[in-house]
Amino acid sequence: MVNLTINRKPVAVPEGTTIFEAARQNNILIPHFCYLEGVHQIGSCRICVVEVEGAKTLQASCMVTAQEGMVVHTHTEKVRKARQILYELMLSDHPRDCLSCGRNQNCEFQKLGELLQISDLRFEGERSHTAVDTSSPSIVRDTAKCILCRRCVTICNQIQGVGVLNAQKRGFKTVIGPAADLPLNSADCAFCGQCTTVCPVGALQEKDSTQPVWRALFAPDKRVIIQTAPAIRAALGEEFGLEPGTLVTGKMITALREMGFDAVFDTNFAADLTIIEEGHELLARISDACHGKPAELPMVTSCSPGWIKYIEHRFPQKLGHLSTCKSPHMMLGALVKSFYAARSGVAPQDLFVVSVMPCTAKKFEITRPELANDGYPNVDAVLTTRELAKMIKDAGIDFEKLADGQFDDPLGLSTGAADIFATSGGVMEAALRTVHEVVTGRELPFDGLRITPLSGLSSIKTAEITITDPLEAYDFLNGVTLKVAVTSGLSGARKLMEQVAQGESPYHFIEVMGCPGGCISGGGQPRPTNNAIRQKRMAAIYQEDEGKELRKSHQNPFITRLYQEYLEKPLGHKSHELLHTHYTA
Ligand code: HC1
Ligand code: SF4
Repeated sequence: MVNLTINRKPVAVPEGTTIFEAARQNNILIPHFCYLEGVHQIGSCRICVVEVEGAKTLQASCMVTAQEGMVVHTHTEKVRKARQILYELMLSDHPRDCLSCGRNQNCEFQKLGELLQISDLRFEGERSHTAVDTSSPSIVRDTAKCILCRRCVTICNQIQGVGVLNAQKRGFKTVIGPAADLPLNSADCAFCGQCTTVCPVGALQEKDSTQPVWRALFAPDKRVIIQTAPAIRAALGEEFGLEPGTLVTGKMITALREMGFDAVFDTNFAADLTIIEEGHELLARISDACHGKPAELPMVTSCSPGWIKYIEHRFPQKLGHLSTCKSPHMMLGALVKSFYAARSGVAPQDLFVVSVMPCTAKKFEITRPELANDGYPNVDAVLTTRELAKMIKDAGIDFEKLADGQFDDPLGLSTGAADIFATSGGVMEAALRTVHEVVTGRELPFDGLRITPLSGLSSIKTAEITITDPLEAYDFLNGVTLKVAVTSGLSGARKLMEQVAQGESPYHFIEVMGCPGGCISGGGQPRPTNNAIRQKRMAAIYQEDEGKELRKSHQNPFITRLYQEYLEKPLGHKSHELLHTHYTA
């Protein structure tokens, strides 16, 4: 341990801790912009400067390691003046259109101005060249609002390993964006939106979908259906001041009804359906391999559209490894515009399907031509968790006071296996709960159905299950050890795919989610998202699973009925038409 003094308070921290973190661990808050928990710091904003006794200049506290005997002061007159000048210089090159900015009252730059008691605009000068990039269906980039903190650069490069955002040009002309001034849509951006979760201002935001949804809600000839992703229920409450990890499933449903949606369905229903389709696809591929037929193994999950975009850019020759299953919300959209349309007597063109997703890449996914049926997109609009919260507030709904509602039948019932889709490792665990039982007739041989090595925030997690005494139809699997891997965040995906590309992957099945920790920390989730918050959302999701009477997708009685009455059988003709697709480079 290292002993030092911060603001006259003696503190002890582990060796290697920065002054910034030492202060934070001891409840002393130092303002900052460029700092991002758990990644290499760049010290670019200098807002976190402090005085260290004996040092000639102010020190960026996120860059300096605490030393034995150090004496630090975080809020002296000199420090406050330095922060104020830095802030005022940033403000001099900022559009200051706060009232019409999507981050109004939720902007770290605005908050710091208040904290530093900035009341004057002392510096007025030349403004840097600016541009608004609306080329992406998911992300809007407004360089006028950018304060050059480079958090987006850190997350895009160090966490996601995509590297689309970087500092271009020099000095006053510095701009954060893709090389050669490319619009995001033409760069290799995965549209994951992780940059929008860390941007302290309105420079990187999701593309607005609230207006088309309001228009649909107000249109007399539209029946507007909404579905909510597994991860929303564990995070939406944060937008209303509730503790991270507060489950708000029932309140969310009631709010959606009060807003005027004609039916509220659960993406989780289609997550259960995905498990049935994807589980059978996995077994078919393994069967082919065991019988000497060509089979693209490992099979890799296909529900995360940021991941799909990444593999298309980086490993286009390996697209055959993707499961052909559409993502659950697209499956549900396809069912709404076919099965539900027929049952309710509404023409598909009169239905408007909205998905509430924790994900910005889903806004892109719904535009993909491979994911339409009969000329209609499966889903018409995607709202992020943040956008839904804005709409609920706009509708004058007092969220905290709402009573709990219930999803509509028949596309609203789900099992615990569907809930855990929201967190990294959940799809794999849900798939194995069903696959093992289909193959052996017995439950997974793990305590409480949990495959704990597959959960948590590690970048790559693995597990093995040896199949013993399978049912007769699966004799070929007797003694086979199923090897699986799970990753979340695109840099882990790259490592696993490099093994696949080199023909060295030992796995049968890989789960990839584009965002670190899975959908609970998707690019459209409430800000901030850090590891402590991820853990709380994750715990809430497992709590939802454990509270369900049915925890295996194949137990969902509405799924059984859907096959009996409409789809016929997993991987059947109708399923292929509505629920599966092929991505081609
Ligand atoms: Fe996800 Fe999925 S789990 S992709 O992470 O497969 O976004 O929550 O809705 O579609 O079900 C996201 C979450 C979500 C899909 C499902
Ligand atoms: Fe990088 Fe994702 Fe942002 Fe694209 S959306 S710039 S890939 S962090």
